[in-house]
Amino acid sequence: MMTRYLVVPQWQGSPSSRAMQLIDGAQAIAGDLPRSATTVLDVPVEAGEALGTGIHRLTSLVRVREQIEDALASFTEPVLTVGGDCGVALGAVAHAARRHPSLAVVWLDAHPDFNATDTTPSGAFSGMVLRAIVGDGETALSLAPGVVAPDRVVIAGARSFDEPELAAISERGIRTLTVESLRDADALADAVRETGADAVYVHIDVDVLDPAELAGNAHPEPFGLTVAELTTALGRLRAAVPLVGATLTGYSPSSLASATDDLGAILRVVGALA
Ligand SMILES: [Mn+2]
Repeated sequence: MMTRYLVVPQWQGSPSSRAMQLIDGAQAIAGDLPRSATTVLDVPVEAGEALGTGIHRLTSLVRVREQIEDALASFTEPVLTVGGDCGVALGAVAHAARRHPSLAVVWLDAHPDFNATDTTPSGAFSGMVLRAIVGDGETALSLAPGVVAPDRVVIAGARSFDEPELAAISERGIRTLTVESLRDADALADAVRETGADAVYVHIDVDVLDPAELAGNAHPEPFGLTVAELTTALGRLRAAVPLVGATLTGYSPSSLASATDDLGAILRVVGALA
């Protein structure tokens, strides 16, 4: 049960020319969460330096990860971390995995975010974060190998893979569920049960939804989930395995008016987690 919200307006992990709109998106969501249960992090304003690592804006990303882990350390209850870009999941998953060593991670995203520093087309960390979570490649941001083993990861709803991502995912035998298979409401819960995990962390990039469901999405990919399909699958999952943490990321409204239009959909997704 999510009873706490941590809002992280990080944009430095995004490849998008609309990256700064992630700040607007985080603020729009924060405005609709219960104020007494919500903490908004003051993320660095500067872009940061790659320091030759192949990860753009690395220094700011390292700093925000520390801020996230410090903030989460003070909570004992499950927290919904709201982005910002997908990179905010790194510190939040690290925190959840420390408390629940047999954690499964569900990655609901139109993209698997499984590039490495030598395969990334953009240098943006948001396209590498799941790879860093499984501890692959020794980057300054990777978790230690085994903290989240690949056989406890479920990639769900992804429909835009780079070739090297596909190869790396299949080499590691990571479970993947297509949008079509997620329409069976029990498919997600079944896939997580098969991992043998006793707790689950759920990461949601709003681009897992069909673009018709939500306008504020910098990376629209057609043929996504409806809000109803997503919330139904989450309900079945929560009934099967305890949900111990979550992220909601990628919300990027182009204007205040579109943010108002989208908030109903956003709040239904938050409600399915909280
Ligand atoms: Mn995505």
